[in-house]
This record gives sequence, structure tokens and C-alpha cells, in this order.
Amino acid sequence: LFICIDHVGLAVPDLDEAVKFHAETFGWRELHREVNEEQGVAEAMLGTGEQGEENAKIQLLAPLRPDSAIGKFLDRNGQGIQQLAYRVKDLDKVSEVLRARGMRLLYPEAKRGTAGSRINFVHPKDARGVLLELVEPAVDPDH
Ligand code: CMX
Repeated sequence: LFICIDHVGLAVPDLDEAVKFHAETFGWRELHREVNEEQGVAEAMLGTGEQGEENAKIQLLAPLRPDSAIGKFLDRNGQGIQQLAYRVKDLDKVSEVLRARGMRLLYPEAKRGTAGSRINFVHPKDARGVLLELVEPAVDPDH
């Protein structure tokens, strides 16, 4: 069903400060950064290698607004792991399979995720305490 773990997402209060910390302390490299207004988030993807290569990745997620998903998460839990993201080849097909297996997906249709990807989420209550993001990467993330 899944290709691999695409990334682990960490909620952080301050994106610039968090990128600097993870780079200087753990040696992560910044691969990509963007603002996703719809999700209410400023995000940076950090990797172990170069852009375009296969990387182990973490995603740093900072809230644009207090009432966003990340704003609420920080309020309730403080900073830490907010999501686990699985990479999929065909998001619509995987969503259909998971719905048939009784999982609630948060959106009826895929939404836009980082670098032009298509995303949806399995509700954390159904995935046994983990917010699971499903990511179908863009065919060409640079265009
Ligand atoms: N991980 C694990 N459990 C979580 C969770 C998380 N990230 N967020 C909430 N929960 C738990 C809550 O603790 C709560 O548990 P209890 O009922 O035992 O207290 C339960 O899930 C339901 O919480 P809720 O009040 O119904 O819902 P919230 O307002 O907390 O919202 C969620 C939770 C998942 C629906 C919301 O965060 C959401 O819509 N997330 C998807 C979008 C998102 O995360 N966007 C930011 C990232 C964007 C990107 O990756 O590109």
C-alpha cells in the first residue's frame, strides 16, 4: 500500500529558529521551504542529502495562525512530533482502500501539500494515536 516513510513532521513555534537548530545540532540540510495558506502553515523540508536525491526527511511545521492545526497542536502538546507521513503512488486508490478498511480520511478529496504533492490524512483516532499523512509526490516537484 505504501512506498516508504516520506517524512516525520515536527510542530515548531518558530520556523527559522527550528531550521537553524536542526541544521547546526543534527546536520540536517534544508531542501525546500514554503507557506501553505490553506493548511495555515509555514514549512521546511530537511533532508540528509541533496535536493532531488532520495533522502531521509523531517518536516518542520510552524503555525501561521493560532487556530490552525499546528497552532492547536502546539497549544495542547507543545512542540514535538505531529505527524507521520507515508508516501503513496496513487493517493485516490489508497484512500479508497483505507476507507473500505474503516479508516476516516480527513478530506473527501486530496488537498495540495508541500512541493505540489497531493495529500490527505487518516484521523489520529483511527490510526491508533498517530496522525498519518498520505503523500503522493508531484511528478516534477520543481514545476
Ligand atoms: N497526533 C495524534 N493525535 C492527535 C493529533 C496529532 N497530531 N492531533 C489531535 N490528536 C488527537 C487529540 O488529542 C484528540 O484526542 P482526545 O479526543 O483523546 O483528546 C483527538 O485526536 C481529536 O482531536 P479533535 O479535537 O477532534 O481535533 P483537533 O482539533 O485536535 O484536530 C486533526 C486534529 C488531526 C483533525 C487536525 O490537526 C487536522 O485537521 N490535521 C490535518 C491537517 C494538518 O495537520 N495540517 C498541518 C500540516 C500540513 C502539512 O503536512 O502539509
